[in-house]
Amino acid sequence: MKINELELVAQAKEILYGNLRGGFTVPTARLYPFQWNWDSGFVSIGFANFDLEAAFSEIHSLLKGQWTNGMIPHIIFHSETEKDYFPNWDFWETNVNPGAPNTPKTSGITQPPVLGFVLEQLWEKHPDNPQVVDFIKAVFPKIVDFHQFWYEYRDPYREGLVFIYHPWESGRDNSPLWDAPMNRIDLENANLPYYQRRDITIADASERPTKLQYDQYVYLLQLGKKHLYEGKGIAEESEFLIQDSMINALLISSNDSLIRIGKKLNLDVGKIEEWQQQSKKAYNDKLWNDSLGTYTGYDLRQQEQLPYWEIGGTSALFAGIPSAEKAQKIVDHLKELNNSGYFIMPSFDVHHEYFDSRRYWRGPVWPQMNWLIYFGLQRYGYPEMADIVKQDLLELVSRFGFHEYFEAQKHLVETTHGGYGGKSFSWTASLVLDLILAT
Ligand code: 9WN
Repeated sequence: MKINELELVAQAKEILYGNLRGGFTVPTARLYPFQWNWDSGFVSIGFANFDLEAAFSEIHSLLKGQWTNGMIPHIIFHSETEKDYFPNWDFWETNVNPGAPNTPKTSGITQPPVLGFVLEQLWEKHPDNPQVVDFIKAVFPKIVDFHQFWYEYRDPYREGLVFIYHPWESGRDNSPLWDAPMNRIDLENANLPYYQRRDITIADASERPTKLQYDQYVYLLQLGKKHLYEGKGIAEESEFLIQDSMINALLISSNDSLIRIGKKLNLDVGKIEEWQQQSKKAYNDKLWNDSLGTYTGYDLRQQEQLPYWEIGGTSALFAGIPSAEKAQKIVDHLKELNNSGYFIMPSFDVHHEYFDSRRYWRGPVWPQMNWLIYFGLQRYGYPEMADIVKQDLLELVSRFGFHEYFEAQKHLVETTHGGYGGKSFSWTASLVLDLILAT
């Protein structure tokens, strides 16, 4: 397919500027009317190609929500009057924790730690710009504090692998990976508060998580609140307690970036190197599944791996974690999908009965994942496969627009629509633009 890259870049810039709200971007208007953590990291990378001030202020705005324990929350509610999203700041009630800022209000959980490698991307794009160095010096310690938070509050056995206790923290909210642990929650005795979803009044309900899943999300939110969103009790009580393949891979990748940056700037990186040594080894020892041929999550409650092929494991390539042999197994899977009628990369195992190519994280293609996989494949010496990952995303966006996520089955895009969820989406715009201008 002939893709007009210049036209895509122009549209992407327009979307990013359209989603700016005074120093930060919303992921998309109405559906997500606040600032999201890992979205902003990816947006900053896109902006860095053409508007450095916007790239800096995206991160500065995000860090305004950082807690004194180091956590950077998954949502920063820069407006207290905007009502289009559930759960809003007043439902989170993060003032239960004295270290949460009063302004801006935030959520009480976090999201994938992308900021370390975001800083490095910004520097690589502008190696001789002193403004970038000043920016990095200012935010570096805050990102180290964020990693300290992970290792201090989310690694109770000091293994070098951190846990999440809410699927929203994974960024892959309703992945079938989470079904078994989520279904262990006893909702009948949970005494859930009344709540009203907003997402399904804005997006198509068949493309969003189910009511059962939202009840489970609310249950875990309440559990976090009960433990002031950081207490030891979370690890003791939560049914959902997962060492996620992607969270840990991105933490490792960001650790590596912080170490490289810190060394160049003569900053102390001893602590980060210690974390890193333990983390890389533990990741390979505990999260690799040889029969699946990929990395997967580990359920701390059941003391077992989650036995599915799922997109999170591919982010290990980006982080440089696998041996060449393990990487080859992951790439074989991508090749097979490419040869059998799928856009790369479906978010869940297409051969499994839980695969649903329309519903959110249960099958569709996600732009930020393609960006991660693209660089992972380049790193391991698979430029042709990397190019397919890039071209598939560019094709989907040219045909259907800058959606939040996309149909994974090629034959279906001819009959149904190919783009799902929110439109004019920030990370789609940002990363399409980056893939065109920076690769
Ligand atoms: C909950 C903003 C976010 C992304 C997540 C994606 C979705 C939120 C939601 O949207 O999650 O955080 O309300 O569904 O799953 O990865 O950061 O784009």
